[in-house]
Formats: sequence, structure tokens, C-alpha cells
Amino acid sequence: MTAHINADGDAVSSVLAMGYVLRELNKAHLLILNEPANEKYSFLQGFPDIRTAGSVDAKYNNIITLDSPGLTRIAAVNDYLADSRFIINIDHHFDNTNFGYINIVTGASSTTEILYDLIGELGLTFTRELAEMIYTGIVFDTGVYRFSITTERAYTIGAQMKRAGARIDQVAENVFLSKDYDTIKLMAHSLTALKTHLSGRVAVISVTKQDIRDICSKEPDVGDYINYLMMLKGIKVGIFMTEIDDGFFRVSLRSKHEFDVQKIAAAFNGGGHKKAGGCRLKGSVNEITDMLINEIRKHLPNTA
Ligand SMILES: [Mn+2]
Repeated sequence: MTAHINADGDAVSSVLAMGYVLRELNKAHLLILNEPANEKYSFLQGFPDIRTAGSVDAKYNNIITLDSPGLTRIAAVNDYLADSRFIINIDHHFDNTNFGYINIVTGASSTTEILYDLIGELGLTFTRELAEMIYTGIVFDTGVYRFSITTERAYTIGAQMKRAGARIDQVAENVFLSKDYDTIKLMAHSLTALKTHLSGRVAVISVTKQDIRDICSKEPDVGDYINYLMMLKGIKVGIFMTEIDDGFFRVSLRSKHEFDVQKIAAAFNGGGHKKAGGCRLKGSVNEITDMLINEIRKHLPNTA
């Protein structure tokens, strides 16, 4: 089982939930991600079982990909797929390329919402542990039932997971409300340097390797800085870039209202969906900002 690069709350939860299911069915299996999963998900059962690409020395025939719209999104995990691969592709991204032998791709608000149905069909019991995995995927991808992608079923399933014993306060605390000192300090630094473009409709924040060296004693968790940026009144597009290698940035794009950031990400060989996307770009913060603004300008009419 694997999920997309930089696994988020839905990706980690769906890998763990699928692992739980295979354990219940007495099927040998391996959970593997491109890089170590974020420690904030360590409250979920089975978290220590997740392996990282590079720590495995075998090829696998039977693969379940979760929350991954395409095979490029599993990155280095591709190295462990045997030529005679049989892939089951379980996902909810609308741009999923149906690359599997079996494709279970729906318009659910999270991948764990799809797993809820599979688990029901298998007749397995939702224990507290399993319920917390399903619930975590849902609340992560719906922003705790705030995003417009939230389905009615997401509420229904959430209620059932609560009934099954999911500690909803623990999930919120671990996933959204626990940040270490370095992460808060770096976020403050990043937000202080906020810049707006195109009449305040586009806003940019960044984190460079130098910022991290100056402020942090260990690796910060920058995953939701962009959520604070998106609170800016009048914003249509939010850009957050993190330097992951010298002069090489991971760019996260978010939109409000009807703007489609997937088009912007695609122009730079990235991916995502209408409201959230990403790509990787080379250059300085200013150079990358210029490139992105020039592209966004084409899609945002009547701009100074
Ligand atoms: Mn997802």
C-alpha cells in the first residue's frame, strides 16, 4: 500500500486503514511512503509500521495506491513496483488517470470515505482505532467540514465514526492544533513578509532554507501556513513556497471563489485540483513569484 508524496492526513489515514483491513483479513502487506510520515499522525494505530522508500529491498506485484491521482505522485515508491504489477487504484481526485487494473475512483470528499464503503462491504467492525483513521481522512480533506467539497455522506460517516468511538477532540488536537515552538516562530516570520499582487487578489509567503537555519533547531512543519494566508480578505489565489533544495522550491497554490489553480500548477508541470494544487520550481523567491504572477494574470481578468 502506498499514497502520494508528502502524504497528508487523508493519505496517511487511508494507508493505515487499508493496512488495518489487510491485517484483519490475514493478508501479508507492507505500508510504504516516499518519505517519513508526519509525526502528528502517530496517534493513529499502526503508524510505526509505515516504511519509507529506500528502506525496502524488494519488488511488489500487488499494489494498492491510495489518494494518488497518478503514478508519478508516488515518486520513489515506483522503484518497488514489479514489471508484472497489478494495481488497485483507490482515490477521489477528479484528475485521476485510472492507471490501475482496478480503479475505485469516486467523487468522495476523501479517500477514507471510499474505504468506509469497502470496509462495510467486507463486513468488518469499525473499532475506535479504525474509526479514527476514517474520521481523520475526512476532517483533513474537508478542513473539518468547511470546504465546499464536503459531501453529505462525510457528515453521516463522521457521525458513525464518532459513535464507533473515534476521539474527535484528539483527532483535531493532533492534526490541527499542536505546533512546536519553531513551527510557530517560523510561521510568524513568514507571514510578516507577506506580499500581495494584482490588486490584493494574490498573496505570497515563503520559507527559505536560510529562514529555517536562522529560526529553527529542528525541521518545522510548514504544512498549514497557507491556511493562515487564505484568511486575507479579498484573496483569490494564495501561494506558499518552501525551499526544499538550494534554489529549488515546492510551491503550494490555493484558491478562493471560482479561480482554478490546477491550471496554474499544470502550466509548471504540477498537479492538484481546482482549489488546491502544487508544483516545483527553480529560482529565487522573487523569480518564482514573477513566473507565477505572469501565469495567474492570464486567468484573472481586468488586472492592473
Ligand atoms: Mn485526499
